Amino acid sequence: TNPLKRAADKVADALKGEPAGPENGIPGKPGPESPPVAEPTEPHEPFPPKPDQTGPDTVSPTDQPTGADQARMAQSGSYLTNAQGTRLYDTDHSLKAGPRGPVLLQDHHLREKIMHFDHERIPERVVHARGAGAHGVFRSYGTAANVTKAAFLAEDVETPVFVRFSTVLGSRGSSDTVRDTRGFATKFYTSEGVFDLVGNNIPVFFIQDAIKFPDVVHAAKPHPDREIPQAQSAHDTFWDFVTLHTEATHHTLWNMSDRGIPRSFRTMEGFGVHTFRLVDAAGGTTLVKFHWKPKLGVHSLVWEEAQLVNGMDPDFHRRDLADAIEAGAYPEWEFGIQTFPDTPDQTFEGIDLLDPTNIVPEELAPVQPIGLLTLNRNPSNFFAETEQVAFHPGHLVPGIDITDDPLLAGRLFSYLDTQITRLAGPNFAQIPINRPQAPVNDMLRDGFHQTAVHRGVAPYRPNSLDGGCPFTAGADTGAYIETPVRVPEATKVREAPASFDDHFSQPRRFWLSMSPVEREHIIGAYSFELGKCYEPAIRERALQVLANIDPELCAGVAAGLGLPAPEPTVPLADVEPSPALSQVGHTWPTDGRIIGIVTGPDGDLDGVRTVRQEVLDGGMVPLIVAPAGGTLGEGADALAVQRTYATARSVEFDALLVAGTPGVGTDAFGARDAKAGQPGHQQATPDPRVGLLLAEAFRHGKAIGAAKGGEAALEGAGIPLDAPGVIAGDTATTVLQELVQLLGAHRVWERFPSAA
Ligand code: HDE
Repeated sequence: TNPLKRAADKVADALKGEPAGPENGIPGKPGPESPPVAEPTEPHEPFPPKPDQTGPDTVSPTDQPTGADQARMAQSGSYLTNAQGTRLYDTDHSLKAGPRGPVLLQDHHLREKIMHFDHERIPERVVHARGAGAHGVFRSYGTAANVTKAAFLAEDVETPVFVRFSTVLGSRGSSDTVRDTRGFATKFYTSEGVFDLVGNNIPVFFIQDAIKFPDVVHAAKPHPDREIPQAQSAHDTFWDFVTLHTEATHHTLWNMSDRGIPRSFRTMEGFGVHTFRLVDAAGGTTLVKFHWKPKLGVHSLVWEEAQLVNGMDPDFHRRDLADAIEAGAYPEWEFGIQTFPDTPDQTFEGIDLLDPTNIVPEELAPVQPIGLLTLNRNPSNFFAETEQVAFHPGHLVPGIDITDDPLLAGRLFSYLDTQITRLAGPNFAQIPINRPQAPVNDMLRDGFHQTAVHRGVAPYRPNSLDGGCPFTAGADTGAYIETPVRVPEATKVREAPASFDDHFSQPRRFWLSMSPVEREHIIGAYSFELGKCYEPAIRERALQVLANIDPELCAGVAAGLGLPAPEPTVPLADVEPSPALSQVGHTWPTDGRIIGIVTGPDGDLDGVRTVRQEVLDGGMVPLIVAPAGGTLGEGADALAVQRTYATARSVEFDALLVAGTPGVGTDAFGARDAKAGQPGHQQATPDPRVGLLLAEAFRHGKAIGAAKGGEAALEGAGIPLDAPGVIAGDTATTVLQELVQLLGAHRVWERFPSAA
């Protein structure tokens, strides 16, 4: 057939169907009741007054926009169009001079499609490139109302929020469970403008002055020659920097502790790091440190799990957050403050509050709960929301002010500046996710990506042409007024105060606060990371730093490296431990924890059915693991299999329960058994993958149970039935009850060698 005719038929086909128009829900030509278009009018003198200097629309995705707003923010209409709204009949073939002929330059659709694709990527964040976000709500208890006038902290006020969690070092496509600090950045869309709390899951920082930030990041990022390693601190340049800058010792120790490998974003604490200044209605001030306390408790992976997950599921944390929200298990954190009198020296119990390498132990200044954060909605578009969100520690609201922490000062410059490259211009506050939900009338005009159609002729003050608008506010009308704090009389210097020189007493407090198993993990982490350094001088210098924290720590790592342990070069600080720093010894809710139920066609299917329901009723997640996919059992009672021996890996489960004899899927050499999974089929050798699953879970300190013959599988995996945290019982139900008790402590800590 004639190609011209084929093309013409295609056009005719595409144009068939319902006529467009609002009456049938398809935007197109105006419907019959549309108002007549007004005739243009003559310009008139004088100009009409224009008091309404409306800024960009105050619509961010947290508003759940509908109707016209929704249409403006996303795609509308059901026909494929080009960017100008013209309908298309084919998007799979370029326009050519005949089917085998050259492509024609006049093909606007081709050029537009490729042009847009060519520019789909924007620069990733220079740090914190990989992250995941969620929408939520913050409800204030009102308990901070005596120290701050911030409207969103008054009693029972609900404020929409967007939170982005991140790793620091890795690229956008790197893995979630690397050893690193995690970002915990919260945007509060308050009635008085946006407040951003741009915090981390570690309460201290590597450096005391922002001018060193490029240095620490250059040292921590991959080596500039070969660009390796990705998302790791286990390399020479990182350890070179942190051992030469001993102010980094405290943060590095937190990174080497279990805090560096969180189990989930949902089980991380968050910290504002710097000391902030709160201002009450009468102008009184209080110094504070901000805290986020996860309702599920602080919980981490063990290092082998973290490494396995990087291969098994690099999106482990991102998936966990999204799945929990989708399942209605909304993650929650209590917001809290530690308060300190705003004295001229800005210290508390001898701790310099302007030094961001210091914490104030909770035993000295308890964390007072002031509100509850609930994350309850996943983003609908990763790029539009999670990638384009722009946080800034300088986004403050009346009642919250900064202090003179020199690290914070540099951040106040950096976060605005970085958006110019990342979001390509000064108008990023107009991107939906960044829009305040308070009226904006800012006199900022024009620039790349300007999407507001500003009205009025006088974006300057004072003016008479726009009726004097916009007006400035005062203290009684909600203006942000910087606290009039006294600045000490001083001489300009490039120096740090002498109080910033103590780099070891705070790390020593952290070390002394750890339980034996946490210390064992820290020694393992240093031994791993320093073992990856090639330069002997760096390893030796690192040991010297550790000797100045604690001899036991230093000796443990020295043994791991095969080097002698040096003597300390400073007197060991005489500090009290802070029990609040340890993750061990508490019990937590078990909501959302994942129980793997290992079984097979010959397993205890009645028991599995009951226990599965009991897990669900307890607010946890049951996953049935069997030799093959599909279902177990017959008819309406059949049980769906969620994981097979091939797809299950121990890292996914918080506890395992073997119900009956698990089926066998392979022979001793790992080859598939043709009859595997068939009822009644027995094989002498247990499936090695079940053995691996159980052995790993055992090694990682997870609770393990067995009922109705499941004991044999445990024994086959070399797990003693009398080991701590191993439960054998008559029915799956009784075993589950004991497993849940164990889960409250997160892990069976006694199983780690240090507990022996
Ligand atoms: Fe950041 N940091 N930072 N940082 N930071 C950025 O801003 C910077 C620091 C933190 O999810 C960048 O928009 C300097 C401390 C988080 O979008 C950049 C200094 C803390 C995020 C930047 C610090 C943080 C960032 C990169 C030293 C914890 C991710 C992209 C003075 C209190 C926010 C961007 C998100 C991101 C600069 C130190 C937390 C370059 C100069 C301390 C959670 O502006």
